[in-house]
Amino acid sequence: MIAYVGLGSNLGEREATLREALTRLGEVDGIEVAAVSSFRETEPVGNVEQPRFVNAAAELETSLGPRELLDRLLEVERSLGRDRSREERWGPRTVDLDLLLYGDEAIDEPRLQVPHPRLAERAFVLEPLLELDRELRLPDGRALVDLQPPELE
Ligand code: GSY
Repeated sequence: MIAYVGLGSNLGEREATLREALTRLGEVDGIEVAAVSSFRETEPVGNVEQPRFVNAAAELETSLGPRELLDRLLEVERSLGRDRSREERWGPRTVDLDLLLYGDEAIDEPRLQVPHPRLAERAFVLEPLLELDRELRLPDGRALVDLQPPELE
């Protein structure tokens, strides 16, 4: 299965942390990092009183199911020092690994929503995804290239 993950960091050595996250993801049984977008520095969205982010996206080839993949993403976050229980919802973070797309599956569960619910609103997610594949579509058939995040209007 092809899955897409969004990566973000706005604390510490942001790029090095994202590169290490990708290395650790690639070491997980059942995950191959097939492609990585460029890294881009972005203005914080939501709570603007925080440092600038570095964002990217990665295409994964995986034999894991979506929930298992989510667990592995959270483990890599924790291994890099992220403690979700101690941070504000829209606050700074050392590393954020969001499962954005999992094949053409739509999942709406308390712990996992795929496509990521805010994917269409965020240029820092859409732009790296489109860099990886301009043909990407949401499970409902909408082309990502046709989504216009409010930040870009
Ligand atoms: O949703 C991920 C964390 N986050 C980000 C982010 O990754 N990039 C930018 N530019 N702004 C953000 N605001 C939040 S919260």
